[in-house]
Amino acid sequence: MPTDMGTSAAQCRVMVLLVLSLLLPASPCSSLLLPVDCSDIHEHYPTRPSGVYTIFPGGPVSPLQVYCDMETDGGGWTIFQRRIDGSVNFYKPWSHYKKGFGSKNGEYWLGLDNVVLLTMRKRNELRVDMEDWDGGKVYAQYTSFSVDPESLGYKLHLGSFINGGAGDGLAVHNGMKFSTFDKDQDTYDAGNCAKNHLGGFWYNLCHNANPNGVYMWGADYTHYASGVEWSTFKGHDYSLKTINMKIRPVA
Ligand SMILES: [Ca+2]
Repeated sequence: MPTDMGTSAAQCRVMVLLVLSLLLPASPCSSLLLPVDCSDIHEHYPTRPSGVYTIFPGGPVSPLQVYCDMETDGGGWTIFQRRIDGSVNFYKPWSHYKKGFGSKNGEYWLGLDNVVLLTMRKRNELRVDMEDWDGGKVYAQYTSFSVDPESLGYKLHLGSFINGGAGDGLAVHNGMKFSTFDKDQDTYDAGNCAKNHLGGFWYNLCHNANPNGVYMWGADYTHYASGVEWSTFKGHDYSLKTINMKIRPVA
């Protein structure tokens, strides 16, 4: 059984290395053994497919599962927001957006604290891919992306916009703090954007993008601007079929 023996020997070596890296978190090898993000995995294993992987943005004792996009524009993307079928309710309170929710194989929000960790360690770019109900696929990209810690309201910072057909839906959200229905940090003094548009996001007055809104099947005018929207692509009353937000380190 040479194959089985080879596999178990390799697994054993990985185990030993993992234990060593846990004992020696400051070791220069630890960053290779414990990937901080999907780009680390992609760099060392370039043929691995897209899927759920474990990363360690918070250090060796804080494993985090995430879906890695290993295909789009060269791969190596860490997805922190993903809508594909409406299976997860995104109308959640602050504590849930802070820690994350959903299923890594399906729809999820990775958690603002995790996004902060990921963007603190490296300079990242942001790409938002989306699809309408007629098969149209577009994206929006930003040359840099970071989120301040909770003490600063999880304020959003974006670099230059690159248009992949979606238009700049995040322009009005740049520099905004994060808001949920139970924590209003938007710039709409007369109301609560998260309540009005049934999501959690970096609302301004209120949005040109509502990726965490209610999953609806295309054009729907029932509740104004509350779907999974990117208004510079399909307007304020069209809920997208899919959308995901992902980051990747830049040189
Ligand atoms: Ca408000």
